[in-house]
Amino acid sequence: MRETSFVMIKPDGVQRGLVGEVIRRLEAKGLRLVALKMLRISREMAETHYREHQGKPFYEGLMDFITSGPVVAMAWRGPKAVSVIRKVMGPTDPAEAPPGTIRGDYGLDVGQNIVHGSDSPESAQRELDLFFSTEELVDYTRSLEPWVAEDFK
Ligand code: DAT
Ligand code: MG
Repeated sequence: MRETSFVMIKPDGVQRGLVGEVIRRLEAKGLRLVALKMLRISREMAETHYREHQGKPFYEGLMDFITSGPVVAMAWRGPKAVSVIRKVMGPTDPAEAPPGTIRGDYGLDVGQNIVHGSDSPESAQRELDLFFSTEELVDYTRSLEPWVAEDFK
């Protein structure tokens, strides 16, 4: 079933020059980029985005890190987009992430794992609403999509 997921290139991804590489991998996978913007997120926005981690030992460090520099926020659409993107990213800890995944190929520290991707369609909706207005999501069709899978439309 077609889904839209929220993806964010974190401050480390931006500082390390991996913006193009992350976009390249998602684009080449066949997903459709429907929104993109660069921003520096506020503490308030960081708290809302990562509210399920409040109180955990790494929470304050996560707040400091995610607000430390610009991020690139995106919406990607496609069949099973949420789980497909999690597979392209790899597991949370880059040291455990297999080669061939973004985190497995470019990361080593769990606190600096380059990219965020929603973990369920429900989180995706909540995160997309936090970062984008409805008008900022631009839908269109890539030329081969009508011939691939019915559920991409
Ligand atoms: P994911 O980003 O794979 O969804 P998560 O939601 O469990 O992972 O955690 C959110 C972020 O918090 C994660 O990308 C990096 C940071 N984090 C998670 N566990 C951590 C830990 N044990 N130490 C330091 N940072 C951690
Ligand atoms: Mg998460």
